[in-house]
Amino acid sequence: MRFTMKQCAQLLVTMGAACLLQQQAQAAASCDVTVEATDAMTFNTKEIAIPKSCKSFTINLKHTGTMSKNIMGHNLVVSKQADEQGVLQDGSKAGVSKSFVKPQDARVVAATTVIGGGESASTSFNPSQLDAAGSYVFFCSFPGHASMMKGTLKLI
Ligand SMILES: [Cu+2]
Repeated sequence: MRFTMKQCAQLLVTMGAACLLQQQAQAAASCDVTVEATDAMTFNTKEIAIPKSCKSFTINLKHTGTMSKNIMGHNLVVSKQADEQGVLQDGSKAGVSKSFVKPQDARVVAATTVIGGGESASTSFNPSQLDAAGSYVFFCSFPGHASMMKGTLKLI
């Protein structure tokens, strides 16, 4: 196959643009994510991917429902999978005033406050504190919610 001069020039431009786009995508590794929670006791995602290159990673939680935080409140808590049950039990005892997280719970990597419909909350942490060989989960610690509202974290 032979290309004309014009076709060659066009190819170079196209490939150059593709290269640039790829580099931009890599440079802009997203260091935040927005997770939506609903009145139907669900998160809109089952997995959060966390680039190791981020110095700080932020999870924004948005309650897209209308119910109050006492009835259908949600938070988002990150811990090792092995710690989930303990964090939930102690969080339940801590109550809604503590956003269902035991104060200074060392097992908790990050946690938002409990929010109601129409509200938002955020939490940030340094991905380097995650053990690369560990399995981490996120869940809502409002009593009874974690069985439906949970997912996994993945370091990328
Ligand atoms: Cu919840």
